[in-house]
Parts: sequence; structure tokens; C-alpha cells
Amino acid sequence: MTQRTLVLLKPDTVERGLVGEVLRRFEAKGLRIVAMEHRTIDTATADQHYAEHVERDFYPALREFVTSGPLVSLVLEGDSAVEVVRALNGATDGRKAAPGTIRGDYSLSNRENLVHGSDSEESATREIAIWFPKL
Ligand code: 3AN
Repeated sequence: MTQRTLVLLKPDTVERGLVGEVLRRFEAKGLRIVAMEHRTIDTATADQHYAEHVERDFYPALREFVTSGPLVSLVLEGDSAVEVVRALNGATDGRKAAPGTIRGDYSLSNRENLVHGSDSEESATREIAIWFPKL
């Protein structure tokens, strides 16, 4: 089942020079990049993207972080792309994520956890419309 999913390489990935390494993993898995952009987002875009988390106690710090510098947004396409990207990303908390996953290998935080991947096909559709309205 070919799917598309929205991926963010968050500001920590860019800051740490890990964009190439993270993209390499997605591409090596067989996922295809169908759109990609390097940009710094404003708080309105962050609130839209994280609409389900805006009221959570951790959100102010998360918003501060995702707007703190450039990130890379992209759309990946492939068989079961939503689930496959989440498996490659690993658990939300980098301290608990399994070795071999992106977060498990490179993150020691549950906020600065390098990557975002849509959590369902519905979320992917919603998020792709926010980040790449022309797709
Ligand atoms: P995931 O990105 O693994 O789908 P979500 O959707 O539960 O995780 O959370 C969205 C983002 O919010 C995470 N990527 C992480 O940056 C941040 N986050 C989630 N839970 C916490 C927490 N308890 N403390 C700080 N940041 C969190």
C-alpha cells in the first residue's frame, strides 16, 4: 500500500549536522523523497502542526524548540510509509528508543528527539496540507 507521510528533521538535527545521516536512513530503506524544504517556522505554523498538543504542559518548550532555528520538512512515499518511518524513528523518548532507530542512536531527550513522522494516514494528509499545500 503506497502511502505518503510528513517528516520533520527538527532543529536539533540541522544544528548537529545529522540531516545527511537521517536522510540516508530513509532513502536506504527504500522511501522516496517527493518534496523537501529547509526553513524556519513561526509559532502559528508550530501551533497548527502540533494542534493536538497545544494545551499540554510540555508544549511551550516544544514550541520554543521547533521555532528556534531551521528545520527540514519533507514528504516521503513508499509502501506503508507512515508505519515504516515511525519504526525507523523509534520511541518518542530518545533515552528509551531502541538502538538501531534514529532516536535510539542519536537522541538522549524526549523533546530534542530529532525527527517527526505522521502517526496515521489521516495525520499525514492533514500535515502534508500544512507543510506542502501544493502537493
Ligand atoms: P511522536 O513525535 O513520537 O509522535 P508525540 O506526538 O507524542 O510523539 O509528541 C510530539 C512531540 O512532542 C515529540 N516529538 C516530542 O518532541 C514532544 N514531546 C512529547 N512528549 C513530551 C514530553 N513528555 N516532554 C517533552 N516533550 C515531549
